[in-house]
Amino acid sequence: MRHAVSKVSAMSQAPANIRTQPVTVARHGTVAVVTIDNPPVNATSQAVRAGLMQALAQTAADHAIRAVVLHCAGRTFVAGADVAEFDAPPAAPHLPDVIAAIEGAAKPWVAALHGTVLGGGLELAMGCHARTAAPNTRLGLPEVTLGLIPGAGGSVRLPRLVAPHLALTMIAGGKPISAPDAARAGLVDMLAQGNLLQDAITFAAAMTRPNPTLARPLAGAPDDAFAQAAAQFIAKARGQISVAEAVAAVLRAYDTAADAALTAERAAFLRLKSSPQASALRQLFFAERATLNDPRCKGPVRAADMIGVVGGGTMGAGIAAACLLRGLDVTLLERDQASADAAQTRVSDILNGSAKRGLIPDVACVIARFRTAVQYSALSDRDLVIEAVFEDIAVKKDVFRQLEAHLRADAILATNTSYLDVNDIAACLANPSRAIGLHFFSPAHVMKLLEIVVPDAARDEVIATAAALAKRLGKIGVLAGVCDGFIGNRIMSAYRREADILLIEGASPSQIDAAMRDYGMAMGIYQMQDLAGLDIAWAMRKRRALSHPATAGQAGIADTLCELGRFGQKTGAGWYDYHTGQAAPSQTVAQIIAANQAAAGVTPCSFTAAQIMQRILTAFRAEAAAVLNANIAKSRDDITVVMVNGYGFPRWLQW
Ligand code: 3H9
Repeated sequence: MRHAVSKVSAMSQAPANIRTQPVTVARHGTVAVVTIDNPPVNATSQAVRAGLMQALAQTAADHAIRAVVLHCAGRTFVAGADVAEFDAPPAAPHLPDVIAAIEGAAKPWVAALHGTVLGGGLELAMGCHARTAAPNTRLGLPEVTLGLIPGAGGSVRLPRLVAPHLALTMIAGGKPISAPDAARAGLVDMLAQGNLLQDAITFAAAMTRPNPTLARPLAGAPDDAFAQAAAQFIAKARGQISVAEAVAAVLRAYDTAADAALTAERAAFLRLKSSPQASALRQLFFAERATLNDPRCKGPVRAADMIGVVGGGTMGAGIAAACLLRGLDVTLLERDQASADAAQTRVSDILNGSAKRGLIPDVACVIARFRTAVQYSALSDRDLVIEAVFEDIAVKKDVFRQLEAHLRADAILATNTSYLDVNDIAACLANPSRAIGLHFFSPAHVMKLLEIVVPDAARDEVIATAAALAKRLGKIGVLAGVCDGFIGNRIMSAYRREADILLIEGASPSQIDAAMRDYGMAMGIYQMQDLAGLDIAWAMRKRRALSHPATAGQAGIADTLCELGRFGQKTGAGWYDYHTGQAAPSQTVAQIIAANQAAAGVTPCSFTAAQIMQRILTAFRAEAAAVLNANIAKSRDDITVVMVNGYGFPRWLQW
């Protein structure tokens, strides 16, 4: 059945030095199979586009061919345009032209989809005349997350295949959908039952003529709910311009002729591509994937399937759940049975929540890999143990000593401290080279960031194992040096101090928070403290005042709030009042600030949001520079990754 495979030559389309091998054509009876093979994710680089044009010409010219299947080698169908090409001017043939040529082909083209069919990949699939998919395929138009909109007809073709609300959600929200959902919605014509390629060939052989998507009528008209959803997308975008552009592009599909809508889409795509926001998002895309490109992470890795967690509070339970959700075996140690039972409940609650959201099919299977214990000896078979106990160096050292006494000599000991000196904690061990910091962010089973804090004595194998664990947990691991607060908390503390100075000078907590949110931060700094609880930082300040009197902070107002029991949302009062459940500016806080101003002899003045942000960003940048100079972070990109993924800094802005 299988005929000779020919490498497509695109010499007439492309300069001689361009690689053209990523596209091949093979004949299966009357059906040609065009295969894209461009690892890692079959992005539509120039060579792929040129190869597709040549494949089109070749399949059109071969009279024995009646239909064409487009599929991809490797782990996925095309996952998008090649983002690495976006900093240069677009090179011909352009993707919209390739897709138009496929759509206009005289023979039916059927896309055979697997893996992640994203962006330009889905646009290519929609340019085909039908789509078959493996059941576990995911399909989406995530351009908005790169500061873009679809640039090869996605916003014009999708509304001809699926209902308006779904078209809007996929284009303005950027989240992919599953193949079964896509099949129900009309985006996929057939789910493969067995072998995807064979099923697609059978499907294509039965097609009698092309069925161009652009020739189809719109699959519905926007209603009031659509308008409301569109407004919500724009409101939630916090200033990211591509979202409003995406909404506008979808609307154009319904009120403009297809040709004009395609032209307008392409113009908006090209305009956005050269915008500072898209450039920032692109840089972040690659930065998030490069954090562990470090020689220390490349060496041999120890097995770390058997995890221990010490402490079953919010953080410990979250860490245990994060490990369990990724297939690891976890033993959690608590000080007594009542605490162990409480930890068991916390972990079960998290796992049940994950099951409700469809993240795990079977809680019982996952929970079977979890047990609690009250004796250190229960951890003796663990490969890696993470302590998540009280943020007190004496307590942490005691845990480490106990672990060293009970664990195998080759087991790794990790501390989840967020501020404390990891060198000092490691030094309490007879073998400090086995210690590392793993700073998870709360909730640990949700937050993507993991600061890997590297003490001076850590062996490369320990660092590489921590990096491998980060990947296994689906986290973005970032290497950090040892200092007070590592990368993120150190920079955040610096701009929080600046915010506190602004308070004394006359800005209110709600003004500062609003300025930060309007800038694009996920939350204001006072709102964030109320959410996290002021008591934890207060306890830390008190301990630090005892151990390091000279470096103790002067968080006067926050201390006063804590002395009044205003610990934040959980006590109904913090920087704000929560009488109604909603945050409201507090008279009590205003009076405390006024008293501090009087004591400091300051006459309060007013600030604009721009002035507030300028002060906060100046403090941010100064501390980031210090973090880089001290080698606490490897690169500016790593700092961006930490601040975006751990502290709500807007992904689309450069600092
Ligand atoms: C677009 O399509 C515009 C069009 O509308 C119009 C055009 C005219 N380009 O994430 P991973 C690399 S915009 C280049 O670690 P995973 C990535 O850098 C695009 N490179 O794997 C990494 O390289 P390395 C719309 C890409 O399994 C390697 O592949 N599409 C691209 O966790 C593995 O990536 C998107 O936004 C790319 N498009 O996740 C999809 N994609 O190994 C973006 C990946 O050297 N991509 N690479 O570090 C993704 O969401 C994920 O990479 C994916 C795989 C889900 C595909």
